[in-house]
Amino acid sequence: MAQPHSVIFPLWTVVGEGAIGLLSAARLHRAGYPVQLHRRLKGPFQFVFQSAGASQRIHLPNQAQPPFSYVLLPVKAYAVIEALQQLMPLLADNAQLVLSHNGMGTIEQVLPLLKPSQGLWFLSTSHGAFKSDDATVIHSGMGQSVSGALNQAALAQQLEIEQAMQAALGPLTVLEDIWPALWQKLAVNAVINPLTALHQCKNGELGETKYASAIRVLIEEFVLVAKASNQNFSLEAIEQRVALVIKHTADNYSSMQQDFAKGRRSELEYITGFLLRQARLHQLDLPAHQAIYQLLLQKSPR
Ligand code: KPL
Repeated sequence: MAQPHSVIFPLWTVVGEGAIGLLSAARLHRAGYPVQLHRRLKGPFQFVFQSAGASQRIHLPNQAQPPFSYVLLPVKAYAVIEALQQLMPLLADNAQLVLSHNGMGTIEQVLPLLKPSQGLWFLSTSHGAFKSDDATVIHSGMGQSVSGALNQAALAQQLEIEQAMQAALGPLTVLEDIWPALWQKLAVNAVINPLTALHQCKNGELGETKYASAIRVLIEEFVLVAKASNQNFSLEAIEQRVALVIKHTADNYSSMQQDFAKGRRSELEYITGFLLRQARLHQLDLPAHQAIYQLLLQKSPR
């Protein structure tokens, strides 16, 4: 007979073993959800979860068992399509899929791959987490998240998704239209990430006056292309948001700074690259984003 709690807490499959994935798996597990990890390497998996000064060892089942009904896919933007192609045969017909990553451009690629009965969500989070080794995840900064449904099938299970994502990466706000939030996050990432990667500095250093004019031009160009894409933001609103993130994350190295420092692939194509592709669609020139894109491309691993 089914456990009564399994009715309330459906089984979630978390794809990969990145920091946000493990953070989510640990918090879902803590909240009472059954959780399985779908990862490249098979075999038992346990990891240490450190949060608010406490440490907990989390044991998860050996291998994720399909069909997967509730899937969190917190992998880098460039890894989404390959992960999804591998997942497709394992998804239930009415599966719900939650994407979460920096940058934009994947939703348009994912939607046509899903069946009309499969729901798609996007979740954008400001939680900070990193892995100090392969099996230790540290919740380094309490954040919050926003999510939104991206197709009709997603709306059918809004409550289930909201409850689970509240547990995984809350406090969570479910937005009727997630797109403005995605563009706002893109603005932050398109300014802070490339500049910190180029100058190999902490986010906080971008508060120095020597970066003010570069930041301003990047934001001006962002506002232009956002407007052409039907997203209207004032220059001041974006400036304030970027300044706030620089201040709040002053001591952090951005994800792109870290990727370049470690010679790893970055999300450049889905951040600056996405902006440039949008600009091209609308016959706009973004010389500042184009210049930083070229400089970083030259420094990217081949
Ligand atoms: O999202 C980030 C990132 O590093 O990718 C910011 C907000 C810039 C924080 O570092």
